[in-house]
Amino acid sequence: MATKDLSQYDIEKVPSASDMRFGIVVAEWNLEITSALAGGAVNTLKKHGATDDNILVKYVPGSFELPLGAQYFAELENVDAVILLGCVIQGETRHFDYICDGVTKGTMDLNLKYNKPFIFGVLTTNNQQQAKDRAGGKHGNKGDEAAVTAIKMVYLKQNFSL
Ligand code: DLZ
Repeated sequence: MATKDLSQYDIEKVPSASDMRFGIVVAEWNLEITSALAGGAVNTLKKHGATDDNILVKYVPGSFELPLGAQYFAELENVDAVILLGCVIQGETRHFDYICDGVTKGTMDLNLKYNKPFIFGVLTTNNQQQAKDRAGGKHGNKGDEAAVTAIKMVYLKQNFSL
């Protein structure tokens, strides 16, 4: 099966983000990859109208800490959505599974606890090359995809409130 290009989307279907405020939490593990994800997310938010003042970026040590970092955003900052960016690469032990389980469940729990979008922008790959391919490489950038998802979900909620 062909891998989706994570940076390809229908630009017409993305609402303006000019009145939206975003938090981005970035894991420091595999920083070369995660900083590329963050660059993609910030650029995409700005492309759709978000201002620098309304994009807040914070770092946590690893992907396991992403949900708590995102919760700090929910409790301490006025944001409409939080994007969680990390990269977990399979090693020789089961650590990969525990980190992936923790960050996945943690992210879903935040969505439902705070009733706002917490976007799962974590690469879970078998090796470094697969991660590079999805952080601005041949399969696009998961940060772009995460940003578009965040905008669409904030817009969805705003429309329910009308
Ligand atoms: C410990 C660890 C390992 C082995 N691998 C990764 C990884 O590939 N990606 C990642 O984001 N973090 C990794 N970590 C760190 C954990 O996420 C976490 O920071 C530590 O277990 C401390 O809680």
